[in-house]
Amino acid sequence: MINKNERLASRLPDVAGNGLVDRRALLGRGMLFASAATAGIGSSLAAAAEPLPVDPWSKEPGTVIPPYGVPAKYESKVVRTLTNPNNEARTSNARTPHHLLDGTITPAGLHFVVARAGFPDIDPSKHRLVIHGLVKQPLVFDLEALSRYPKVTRIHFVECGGNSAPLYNKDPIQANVQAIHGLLSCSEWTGVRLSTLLEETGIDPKAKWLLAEGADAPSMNRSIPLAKALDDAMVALYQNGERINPAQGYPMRLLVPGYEGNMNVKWLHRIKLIEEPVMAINETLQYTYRVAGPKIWQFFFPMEVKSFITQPSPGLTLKGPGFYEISGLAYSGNGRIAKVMVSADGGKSWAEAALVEPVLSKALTRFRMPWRWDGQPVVLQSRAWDEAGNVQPTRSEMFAERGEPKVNTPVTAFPMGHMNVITSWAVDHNGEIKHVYG
Ligand SMILES: Nc1nc2c(c(=O)[nH]1)N[C@H]1C(S)=C(S)[C@@H](COP(=O)(O)O)O[C@H]1N2
Ligand SMILES: [Mo]
Repeated sequence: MINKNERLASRLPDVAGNGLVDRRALLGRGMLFASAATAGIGSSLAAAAEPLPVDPWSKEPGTVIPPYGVPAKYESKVVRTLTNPNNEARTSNARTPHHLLDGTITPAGLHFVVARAGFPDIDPSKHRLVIHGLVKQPLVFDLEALSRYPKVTRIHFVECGGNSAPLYNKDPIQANVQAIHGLLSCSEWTGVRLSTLLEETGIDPKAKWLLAEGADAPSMNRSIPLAKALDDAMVALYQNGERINPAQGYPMRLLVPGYEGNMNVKWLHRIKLIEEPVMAINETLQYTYRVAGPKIWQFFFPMEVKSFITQPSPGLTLKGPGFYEISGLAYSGNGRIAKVMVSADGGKSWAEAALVEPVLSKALTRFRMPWRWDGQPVVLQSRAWDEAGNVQPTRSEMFAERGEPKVNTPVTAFPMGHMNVITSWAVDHNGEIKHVYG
């Protein structure tokens, strides 16, 4: 016996076998939504005993509005996970629950965090940003002074260079999208372009790099090419419309769009223009990557093109055959996403997903693909292309370049960063989803 969801889905044209539905069939909408009235995904009104009861919350006044709103109490599971199993004080590393979110902007409270020593409690009235070194006029800025410069507002992702490192494991680690890809988030950032501030200080022609340093106890620092600073770097003061969250760098952070997470120095308090990189720990011990043979990559900055499916994904069991939307995130540190292809048969056939507008440079792009699941085991995958012509690699393509992974757990993020292979989710007969290698 087929249910009404299957009846609906069977009227939708397949594009690629295995149930991927031509999105143009949905663009007209008639096909899915006209029929939804009689045989859609919702339940039939006639069959319900009491279709619209008057519930207790409709009979009494609601809660007084709090000064600062938080999500509904029923959403208490939508939280970051701390990757340090001992949850040690002053050490934090938290991942975004992408499988429980939709859209492209990460709420500030769910933005991933990598902080070497927790977040400092900075008094914004005392905090200063100093710009010195190979400049004509060293300057110091407080928050008030910075706020008077012309500001820009841009939507950008930040991704840790070690995000997705579990995919280096020889065997697929059974973990969800949050554990595998959760060191990635996207915000609307507002602040002052670094080039505006460097116009004020002037630049000595000998300057080729800058050292950016944070005010946290480890004084996290990193060398950044001056060219990037003059291109699209920003001293960010606001995140999603409000002052930057303490964990993201309150009251100011450096934003180097598309570059490795660690270069986006938080709690920014010093920028020094220099001739050569300083060889900080973050560019020697860490963020230097092993590739095949004797080669390493050092000073390799942009995060490459990547995509993964957030729904369905491990932990989100499918409730029987029928219509579903496959949805996920795609992004590139080299510009806009050009195309995302989705497969529901482990890569044998592919169909092009719809990209949700606006598709912005160095920002998360949401993709969507209608799908009819016939109840058989399938493997779901996504693959992204960026406008610079880069394509997300398969596992074999990546390991041909970087050498085969030799280890199982524990996987350390470093020096095995910049992992961007295709992610595969296997759906079994019961609709349960596992991480597999496609
Ligand atoms: N001052 C300072 N800046 C820092 C860090 C830090 O520990 N201290 N961590 C870096 C790393 S490794 C990453 S991936 C990003 C993470 O940014 P987020 O915590 O806002 O997501 O911040 C970077 N900036
Ligand atoms: Mo990072």
